[in-house]
Amino acid sequence: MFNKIKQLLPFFCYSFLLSFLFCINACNTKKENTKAIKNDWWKEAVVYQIYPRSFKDSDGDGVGDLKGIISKLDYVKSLGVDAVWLNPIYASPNDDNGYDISNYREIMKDFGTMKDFDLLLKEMHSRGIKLIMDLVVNHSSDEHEWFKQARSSRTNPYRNYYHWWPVEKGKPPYRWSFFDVNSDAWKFDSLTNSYYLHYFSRKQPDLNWENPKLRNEVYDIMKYWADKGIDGFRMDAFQFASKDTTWPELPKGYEKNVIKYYGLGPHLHEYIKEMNKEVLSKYDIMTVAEGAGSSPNEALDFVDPQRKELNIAYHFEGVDVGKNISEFGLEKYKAIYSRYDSVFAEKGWLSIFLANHDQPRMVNKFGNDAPEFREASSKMLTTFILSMRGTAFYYNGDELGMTNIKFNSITDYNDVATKNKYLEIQNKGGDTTAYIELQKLTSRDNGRTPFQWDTAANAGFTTGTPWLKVNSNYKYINVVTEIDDKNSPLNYFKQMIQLRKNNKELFVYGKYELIDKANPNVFAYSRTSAKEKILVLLNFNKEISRIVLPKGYSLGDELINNLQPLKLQGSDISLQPFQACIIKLK
Ligand code: TEU
Repeated sequence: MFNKIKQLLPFFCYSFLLSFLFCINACNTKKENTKAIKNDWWKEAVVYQIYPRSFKDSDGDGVGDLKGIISKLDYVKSLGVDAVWLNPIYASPNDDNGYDISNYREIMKDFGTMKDFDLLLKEMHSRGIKLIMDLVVNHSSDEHEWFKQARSSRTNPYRNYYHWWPVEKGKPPYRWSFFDVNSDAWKFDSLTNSYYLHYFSRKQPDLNWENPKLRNEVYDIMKYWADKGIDGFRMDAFQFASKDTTWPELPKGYEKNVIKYYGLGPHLHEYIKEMNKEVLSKYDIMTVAEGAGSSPNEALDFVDPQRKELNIAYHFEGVDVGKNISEFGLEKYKAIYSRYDSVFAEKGWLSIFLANHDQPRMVNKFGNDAPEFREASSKMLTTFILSMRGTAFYYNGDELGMTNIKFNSITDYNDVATKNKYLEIQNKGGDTTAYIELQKLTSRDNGRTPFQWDTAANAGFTTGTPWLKVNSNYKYINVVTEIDDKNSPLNYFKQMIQLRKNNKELFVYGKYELIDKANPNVFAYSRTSAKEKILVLLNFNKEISRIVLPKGYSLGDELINNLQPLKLQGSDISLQPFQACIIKLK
């Protein structure tokens, strides 16, 4: 008997070891399969951004309006998007196209009435589309009643809704301004012999968030819109809200890092927590944190669910690449996304976007608008936005592959940022010609030209004179032409949305891993869910580019490909200029 046991002992030990190893492996697999991040509609949504001024004009005054948007909701629905983010539609004298609000509870006359708004919301909801509104409360318009009161006397009850510096204290410590003609954020106001603060234009005085009364006004405004049934807020320039009101002198050249000196003021997180407690926690609405710090960890602090602040971090590092991506370098670009993804792997949530109303067109900045590359690069960028981990934000017109207008003359521009910087350069005797050349790549107006619906006059946007010139390429870049072309960027966008929607665990929540990080031309990554794995290949270059797949990769079915076929020899793949392909991995 004893001998028998002795004989069997190695066998027992062996099977014990095997079961032990099996157990460890099972635990690991289980760990990998258990998602740390919980499902939410706003994580899964594809958000379509509508710039109301340029989307559709219903009454021939040359300016887009709410009725125009309502008339195009079936188009919006046909895209397959889940939510719309609408740029500001509140009453405004339009110094910064609605980002200077004179009444937070009224609709801008150009855009229509509150009745139109209520109908818009109803029509969106009946189509299953959610509405995210812009909340612009770092500043108001100088034509807001609060500011009119505040500037009228030093003792007015509204005085403390804004930031003032009395002349008897001398000149205020220099503060840089985004849009001021002299880049000076303090504007002298003779009515009360004081300077007021404006980080943006002179007509956008900064609200004083250190004043609890002002904060309560903001919460009331938020409740007013939330009670109407909107589904979320995009928090405009919110990271500038809290300020160090001892106004210390700042080091020379600090304006090169505005977020560091202006953003994340001393009480910002405290105020956002308060806003969450007072408003957000009481409604089923989501929030998008515009800007969100200057690093992944700063961004995470705004949207870490345990901190009870905001929901989606919309950081700028992915668009702050200078003139274009070729100049910036793809390796550096890939590193940004990988860095953010790793910090957000277990908690918090990111947005993925390549353009908005503050940016030139994505095709110009990240792709190539030359006739031979425009469509392919547009589709490649669409593939990127819709195959990354994060909420996809997609800017109206990009689904058509719309391009920069590249105005030759300052008189064609409308944007306060472009116009005031031009004046500043001119006043200082600088090179305005070089500036205009630069604006062809960078001006915000490139992304604001009227939406291109069809081949009729003014691209079907208006029967009047458009507020900003229509891009002449509307003759072939427009909805009607693209609907009929099965290979158009528009139809590709719809396909990509369906692919993402049908595979949410993979495309929305799946683990992201960068492949071949040193490849200067190809952005390649895998996405892995509990059940599946895919490979995304994106050639950001106008030349044929190669990528050699890591060992062990075995390719399965192709899910989408903007330029058939995929040329491969073993694990060596060569991609056409701007080719994008998503393939299942076996
Ligand atoms: O932009 C906020 C912002 O931080 C700016 O730096 C933005 O990058 C800049 O406008 C680019 O020139 C928001 C809005 O998106 C923008 O349209 C407004 O002009 C701005 O706030 C002021 O409200």
